[in-house]
Amino acid sequence: MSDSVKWSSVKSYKDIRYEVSGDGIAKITIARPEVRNAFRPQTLFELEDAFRLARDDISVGVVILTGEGPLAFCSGGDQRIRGDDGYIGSDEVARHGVGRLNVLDLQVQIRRLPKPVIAMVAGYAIGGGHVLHLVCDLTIAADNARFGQTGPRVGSFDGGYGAGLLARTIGLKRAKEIWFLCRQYDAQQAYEWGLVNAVVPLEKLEEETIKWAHEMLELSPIALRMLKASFNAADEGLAGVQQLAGDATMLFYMSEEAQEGRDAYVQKRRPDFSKFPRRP
Ligand code: S0N
Repeated sequence: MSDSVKWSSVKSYKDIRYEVSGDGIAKITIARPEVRNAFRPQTLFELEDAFRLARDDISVGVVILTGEGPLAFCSGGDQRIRGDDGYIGSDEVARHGVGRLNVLDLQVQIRRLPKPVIAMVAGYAIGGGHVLHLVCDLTIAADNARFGQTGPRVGSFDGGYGAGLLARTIGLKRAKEIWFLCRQYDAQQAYEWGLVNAVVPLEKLEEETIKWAHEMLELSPIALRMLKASFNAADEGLAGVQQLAGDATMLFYMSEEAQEGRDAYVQKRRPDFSKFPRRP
């Protein structure tokens, strides 16, 4: 497989682009470069829709999340439309004058998506944008990437994955430093801390990310799916067990043993499980 791609658009949106490579990769791009790819509720609804499309498309094996242009991956919530109780969108909830906190749903969706998600980061990954790269499975950073949280400066915080998963990823002291001081860190520092998987020259960013995607596309999709669920399970409590157990159910459905139970029910006879070993 070649490591350059001709992307085809699948569906048009206002704030994002959703494209596929034709050989197993979906690319989701936050396209609001005028605000360093900050997200508003509209952006998040569209991202949720695109991730659902990527999940349900059986020809897609790896998803890339990125931001438009070289200056930013994402700068978090759009502060210009932040109301007094959350972000104000154009949806039904906002029409009643009530804000929303919906980036958390997107974070969960990325973690539960049963395919590897790679954050492809050029420029700033800041605030809620930093948490978005964090919840992706892998991060490939351009050499101009800059990482940080701004919450205590702008009056917000993410005490869920933004704090807990960050501490799991780079250690508690460093995670507290990032949140308590609101400094920015360059790509090399992020790499040394284990916050990103690789740093490459900006002009090689997409080529390198696609190379990583192609390597994963050569591997077993179910093994990757089970590994992703396994890495996340302990942190997710019963929801993590549910996802792993759901995968076990999917695999069991594929077995003759489970199919005997289904067939017996449909044929109105007693199931005969006698030929299936009671495995040690
Ligand atoms: C990204 C930064 C560092 C880039 O600096 P640079 O390159 O100097 O550019 P600027 O001149 O600052 O920016 C260019 C234009 O873009 C606008 N802009 C940038 N970021 C935003 C933004 N986040 N919102 C709105 N506009 C933005 C600038 O204003 C400028 O516009 P013009 O040219 O018109 O002046 C720098 O821009 C920066 O620091 N940005 C702000 C980063 C930030 O504080 N983000 C918000 C952090 N908070 C969150 O993300 C909330 C997370 C969240 O959603 C959440 C968390 C937990 C629980 C629930 C929720 C939830 O609400 O769902």
